[in-house]
Amino acid sequence: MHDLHRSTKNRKGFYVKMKFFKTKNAKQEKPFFVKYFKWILWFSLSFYFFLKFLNNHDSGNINFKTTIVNHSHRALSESILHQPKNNQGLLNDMKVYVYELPSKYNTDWLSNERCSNHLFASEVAIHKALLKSRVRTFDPTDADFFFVPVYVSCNFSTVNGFPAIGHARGLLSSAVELVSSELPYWNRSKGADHVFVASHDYGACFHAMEDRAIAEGIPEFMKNSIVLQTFGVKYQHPCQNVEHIVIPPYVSPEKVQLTLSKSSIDGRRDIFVFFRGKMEVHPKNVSGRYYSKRVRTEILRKYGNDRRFYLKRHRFAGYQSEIVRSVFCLCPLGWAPWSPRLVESVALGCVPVIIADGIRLPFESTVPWSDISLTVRENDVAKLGNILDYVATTNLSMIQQKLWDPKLRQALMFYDDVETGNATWEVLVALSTKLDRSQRRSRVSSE
Ligand SMILES: *[C@@H]1O[C@H](CO)[C@@H](O)[C@H](O)[C@H]1NC(C)=O
Ligand SMILES: *[C@@H]1O[C@H](CO)[C@@H](O)[C@H](O)[C@H]1NC(C)=O
Ligand SMILES: *[C@@H]1O[C@H](CO)[C@@H](O)[C@H](O)[C@H]1NC(C)=O
Ligand SMILES: *[C@@H]1O[C@H](CO)[C@@H](O)[C@H](O)[C@H]1NC(C)=O
Ligand SMILES: *[C@@H]1O[C@H](CO)[C@@H](O)[C@H](O)[C@H]1NC(C)=O
Ligand SMILES: CC(=O)N[C@H]1CO[C@H](CO)[C@@H](O)[C@@H]1O
Repeated sequence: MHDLHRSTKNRKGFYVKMKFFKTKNAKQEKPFFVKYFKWILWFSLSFYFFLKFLNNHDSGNINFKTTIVNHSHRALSESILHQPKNNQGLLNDMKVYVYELPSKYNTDWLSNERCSNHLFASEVAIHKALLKSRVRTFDPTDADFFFVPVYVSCNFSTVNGFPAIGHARGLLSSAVELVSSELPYWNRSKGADHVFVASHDYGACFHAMEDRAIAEGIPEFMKNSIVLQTFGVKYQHPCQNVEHIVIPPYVSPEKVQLTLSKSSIDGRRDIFVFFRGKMEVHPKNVSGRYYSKRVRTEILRKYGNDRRFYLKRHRFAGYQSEIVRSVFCLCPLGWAPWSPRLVESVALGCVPVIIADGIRLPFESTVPWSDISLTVRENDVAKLGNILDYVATTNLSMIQQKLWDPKLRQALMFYDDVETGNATWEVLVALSTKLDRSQRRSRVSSE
């Protein structure tokens, strides 16, 4: 671990020094460079090959190796960045620097395959997409935003299989300590231009239970930063009291594609109302709270024997094949208002019926939620049957028509490549509205 520290430090240090060296000495050295250009070129090439030779024969020399590898990387990235491209104007030429943290903060967790596929996996997907993105810069002095890639949701409990996020604060704070001690950018802005993902129930509060989440609050060190989080409500809430962007939960695009490819072509939907998931008959009082505020229990009580409702309480791996057969898909709150059902319903053409008072949905400027979903108040679940019957006889086909738009599917799902319309792209669009936080820009405009 110490070695990794040191190599990161040296690598970055070299970078920054290079920059300073250039700007300070460029003027007086110019005639010299011009005069001896050939010699310098010859010398650099020889030196390069000499180092290459050293590399092959002395793998212990980490410093030389990293600087060369990373230098060539930078040249490559700049040539990519200078390619003409569409949509660049949209993002206002925004640049994002992705910290290269030791693997214990992120990629080590990927040894568990679930890590990059479960509902909180946007922390992995966004990182992967940024690494390949054209907005990425390898030069931190040129960056508007700094992405801190820490995977906190991949420590699965051996007891219940759910992600244990108890270690999240510690892991994040140690990452912040690392980047703030080794590079000047965190201190420069006190973290204001730094970006984190907090993709679980109560986002930046890092707890699944609302009262505990509120009690523990947003970690002090994150309060100035930008948090990409699945949690969002339309009212004041301590867990979104931070600059943030509401993102969709992760749903694997490959899995959705597979489901769609297997579904019948005529698209007949023989299930009227679908829900599968945790529904307690006698919900437990967990520190003063009931799961789903008892909404799911109420749905089961009222509609458990109703033939229009297909309600299942047990997990079933093939549940997407049921969504694709359904007209309405219930998306009631769980511990938190949001759920992956929102994305799955849209992706598979089942009209989402959102039952989570005050929920704020992702990418509202791109996804016309009110045209493609229904919202039912938590107190009105007993009227669900009547409401859905009424919609079915009035405006259902119009809703379905608007819902069945591949653009929406793409906007809500994370793909490895960032392209117009993908969820990571939507994140970048939202981030580009916060460029007033960019130190690079304020520096340029004040000069
Ligand atoms: C140098 O940077 C590249 C690009 O970020 C990275 O993939 C690579 O691991 C770095 N090289 C070393 C030796 O750390
Ligand atoms: C994983 O989570 C458990 C329970 O919260 C915790 O005790 C453990 O330290 C975590 N593991 C790591 C490597 O952080
Ligand atoms: C940033 O500030 C912290 C706390 O004041 C300090 O310990 C650290 O050395 C600073 N980092 C740099 C790169 O100067
Ligand atoms: C639930 O538990 C809390 C304490 O944990 C208690 O104050 C509250 O009265 C309980 N609610 C019900 C309906 O039993
Ligand atoms: C469909 O009808 C319902 C019930 O009247 C209404 O609440 C909803 O806004 C309508 N949706 C659309 C997309 O027209
Ligand atoms: C709308 C759009 O461009 N979507 C793209 C999202 O990314 C995937 C993977 O690169 C592409 O296949 C989609 O075309």
